[in-house]
This record gives sequence, structure tokens and C-alpha cells, in this order.
Amino acid sequence: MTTTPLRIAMIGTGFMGRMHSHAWRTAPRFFDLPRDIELVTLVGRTAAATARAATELGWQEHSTNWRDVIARDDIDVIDICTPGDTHADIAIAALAAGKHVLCEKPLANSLAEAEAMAAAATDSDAVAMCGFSYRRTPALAFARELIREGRLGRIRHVRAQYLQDWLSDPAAPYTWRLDRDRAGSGALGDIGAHSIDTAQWLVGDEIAGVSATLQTFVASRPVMESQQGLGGIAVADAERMPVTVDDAAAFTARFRAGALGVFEATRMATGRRNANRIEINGERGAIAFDFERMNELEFFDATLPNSEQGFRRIQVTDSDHPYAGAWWPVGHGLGYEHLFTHQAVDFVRAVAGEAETEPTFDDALAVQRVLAAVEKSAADDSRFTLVEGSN
Ligand code: SOE
Repeated sequence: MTTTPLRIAMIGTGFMGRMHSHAWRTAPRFFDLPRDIELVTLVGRTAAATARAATELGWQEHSTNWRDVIARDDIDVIDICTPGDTHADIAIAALAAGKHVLCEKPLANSLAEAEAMAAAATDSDAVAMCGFSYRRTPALAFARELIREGRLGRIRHVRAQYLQDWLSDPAAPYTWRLDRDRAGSGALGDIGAHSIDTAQWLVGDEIAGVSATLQTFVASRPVMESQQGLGGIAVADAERMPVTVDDAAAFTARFRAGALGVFEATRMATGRRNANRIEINGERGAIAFDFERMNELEFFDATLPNSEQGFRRIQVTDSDHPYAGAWWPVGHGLGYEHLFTHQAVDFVRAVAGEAETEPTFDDALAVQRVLAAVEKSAADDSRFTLVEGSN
């Protein structure tokens, strides 16, 4: 079907920029979309590098001025893949100009910015979606279906860990993700935000309070010479830059309806590359998930006779599972990039009015409130009870 294309402009050329470019290109090839997609312009900081990235990633044009791009009549969507310090300015300007917005997570670097963004979304008729991409993992979307059907019953426990190790080497160079002004926070906002969103979305309830501690293990890092993946190569005998964010976050939480949560986020868990894990235990059953085995969901059904009970490993690759039917025959499995393709699909369907927008900026604001509460709790030493004999 040929339709009026949805004309996209994307801001940001880093890891997420590459991932979203791939997703916009792939979505119409595997899913039946209500609108065609046109990758119109890519916006970056420097002309030469942005021109190169535009060619490599399949964009028609490139620019270094996002304000000019937002002012164009021939752009429908602004896709924000920049560090958090620019999210609020870009998203608010784009919504005011009537553009649909997809904004990477966490929504903003501060609660005040997130509130302003959510208010701008409420005042606009356009779609404003936040990129909590893990909602688009087939196994987690399936877990949500089970929870919504009541298969877990009343939820008592949420145990969420997001463990990575790309910063565990103290010689790994400094990046913008270690700068509070650019990233807002460290492991907490970068990956802990995913756990918070996933937990609130799966449980269908918001976190009411937290008790937290944050830790920075490596106080300064050498200046980077060249980027490789999330990290890179340090300049020899480099000047050191102060790390102004947390390396790790740990907190307990209570949900409004009484479930108890335990959360951990770190980019220093040696050996764990992208272990985004969650286990939820309810009165009638439980689910357990680990992104390092993203095609599987463990499900425990406590209503079965005791003799038949036990966690079952479900391969979430069947055509009846969320998103999975559009891909490969049973069992062949999906990867990280598929989440972003699913996100692009859901975004286009929301723009066409065929699907709810989710997560909305309000959902992302609910995550930001938890991030702010975690930081507040961690900053309050009086809440940290010293064990006798320690100081
Ligand atoms: C780095 O920690 C990172 O790329 C995050 O920024 C993403 O949100 C996460 O999906 C993977 O890890």
C-alpha cells in the first residue's frame, strides 16, 4: 500500500541514532504499516561527520541545526537520539511546532524538565512517546499479558537488576555518559530507568517511595582518543576528567498497592554485558526474565498441583507471541535491534491512530519522579544507618 509518507528527522548520530535509523528502515519491511516512512534528514553537531553518517545510515539530507529542521513544513516526526541535556529544548520546540516526537530515555536530566515536557505533550495533539525500548521485547510484552490476565495474582515482589560491565576497567576513558551535565545521572538514569519503567509497566502500578544508595567507584577517567562501542581508547598520558555521576545504584522500593521492590543498576558488574533482569512474584505465580536470554521467559504457575510445579522456560518466538509473528519461523529468535524496530512500528501505528501511544511522556515522567526520589534518598546520609563499629 502506498500512503502519504511519514517524514522523519532524527537528531543524534551516536549508538541510538544508528539503532533508530536501522529501525525506521526495517519496520516497513517486516510489518504492515499504515504509513510509508521517509528518512528525510539527519541532524548532528559537525557538518562533515553528519554528512558521512547520513550516507551510511540512509538519510536523504543532513543538517547541523535542529531548530531549522523543526521549522520545516515537510517534516512530520522529530526523533531525539541526543544526550539528555538537549531533550527538553528539542522536544518542547518540536511539539509546539506540531511535530510528533519520539524521545530517547530517560525523558530528561531533571524532574523540572520532564514535567515541562509532559505538559508540552498534554498541550499538543501530536504523539509524544519515550523510548523505553525494553517494553518491546516479545518476552516482556508476553509477561505483561500474563500479568494482565491475572496469572500472577496479587504482586508481592519485584526484583530488578540491570547489570553491564563496559565501565568496569578503571582505565576505560571518559564519555558523556559520565558527565552529570550531559547525562543527568549515571547507571541510575541510563539503565536503572529501564528497570523502573519495566517494573511499573509490568506491575501496572507506580513506585510510592524508595530508600537508596549510589556509589561512584572510579572518580576520574582519562580523556578519550577515539570512540569504540560505548567506550573507546584513552589518549596516552591523558589528562583525567572527573566522573560526576554514579557508577552504581541500589534501592528498595514500595509500590502504591504494597508490592516490595529491590533494584540494582551498574555498569561495573564484571562479566555481565547486558543483563537486564526482572523477577516478579505474585500470589498465583511468577515470571523471571534476563535480557541476555531475551527470547525466553520463565513462568511459574502456583495454581498447578504441587507435584507439577516448577519454573517453565517458554521460548517467546511463536507467531502468537507479541511482535514475533512478523519475523522468523518458530525458534529462530530475535536480538536487541528488534526492540527498536517494534518501537518504530508502534510509533507509526500511534500516529495513524491505530494504537495507543505508550510509553507516553507522562509514563516517562513517572520514571523521572522515581529517579529524583532515588537521588534525594541517596543524598540524605541520615537515612543510611551505620553498622556499629563502622564510620
Ligand atoms: C548503555 O548503558 C546503553 O546503551 C543504554 O544507554 C541503553 O538504554 C541500553 O538499552 C543499553 O545500554
